[in-house]
Amino acid sequence: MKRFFAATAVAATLGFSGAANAQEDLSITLLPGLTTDAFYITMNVGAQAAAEDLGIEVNFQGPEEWDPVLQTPVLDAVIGRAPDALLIAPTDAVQMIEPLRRAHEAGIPVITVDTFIDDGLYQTGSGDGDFPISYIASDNLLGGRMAARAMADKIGGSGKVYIASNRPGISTTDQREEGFKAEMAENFPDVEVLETQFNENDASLAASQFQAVFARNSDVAGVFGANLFSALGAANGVAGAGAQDDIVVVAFDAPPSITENISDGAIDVAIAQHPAEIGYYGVMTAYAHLTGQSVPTKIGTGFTTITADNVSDEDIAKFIYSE
Ligand code: T6T
Repeated sequence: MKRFFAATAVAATLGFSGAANAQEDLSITLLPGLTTDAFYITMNVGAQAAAEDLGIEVNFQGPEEWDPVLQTPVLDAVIGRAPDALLIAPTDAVQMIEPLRRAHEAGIPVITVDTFIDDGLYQTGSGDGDFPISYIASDNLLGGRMAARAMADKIGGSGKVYIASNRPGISTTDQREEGFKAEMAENFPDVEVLETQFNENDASLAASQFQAVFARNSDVAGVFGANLFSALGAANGVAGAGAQDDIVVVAFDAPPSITENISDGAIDVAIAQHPAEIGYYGVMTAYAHLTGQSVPTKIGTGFTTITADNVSDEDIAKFIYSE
C-alpha cells in the first residue's frame, strides 16, 4: 500500500492522470544501446531505483557494442519473453523501426529512452515509427547548442573546431551535431566547424582521427566529443599530441574517466546528461501506462555543465555517472 501511494505521488508530479491500479507483479525490460557504457549503467541505476519504489522487476539486457545488427537479436529474444513493457535506446533511428514494430505488434508497449526512432514524434498518427508510447531523453539539440557556447567561450570566439561523433543515423548524436553547428552559424560566425569525424563509438579511432585532423590543421582550436567514447578518444588524442594547453575539448557525458580528465586539464568542459533521471522516469512512465494512466508522449531531462571550477563540488558528485 505504501508503495502504491509513493508511485501515485510520483505519477501525479509527472502530470500523469487517470485512475491508478497498483500492480506489483510487473516485469519491464530496459534494453540499452550497449551494456558497457557508463551512461546506460547509470540509466539502469535510476531504473532500478524506480523498480524498488514500485516493487516491480526491471531487467537490464543489451548488446556489448553500439550496432543495430547486434541490438536486433537481443530485442527479438526479449520479445520472445514477452515483458509487460520495453524501454529501449534504439541504436539507429531508421533501422530499428521494423524490429521495434515486432514488439509493438506482439502487444508489448514500447518506450524509447535516450534515442528515438523515426522523427521522435510518437502517437501522432503519422510516420512509420509513431507507435512508441513515450520518449524520455535529454534535449540533444539544446545540448549541442550548450556545447557550442562553451566551446566558443573557451576558444575566445574564433578558430577551427570539429565534432567527433559515433556514426550518422543516431538521433542523439545527430541532434547534438545539428545544435552545435546551428549555434556556431547563428552566434559565432568566426568559428569554422570542420568536417565531422565518425568513429563507430571507438575511442581509439577517435584518438587517431584527432591526430589526422591536427596533421592537416595545426591551428585547430577545439574538439567537441559528442558522446562519451568520442570525447574520451579525442581527449586522449589531444593529450597524446601534448596539445592539451592549446586545444579545447568539450565533452558530452560525464563518467569518472571524463571528470578525471577535467581535473587533469585534458578536458575543459563536460555536458553531463542525467541518465539516472531517464531510467527513473522511464520506468515510472511504463508503470503509469500499465496501470491505466495516461502518460506524456515526451519527457525531457536536464543537463549539468562540469568544468574545473565545479568538478569537486559536493553538488556535482551526483551527476557523475556510475561505472
Ligand atoms: O551519449 C550517450 C547517449 O546519449 C548516446 O545516445 C550514445 O552515447 C552515449 O551512450 C555515451 O556513450
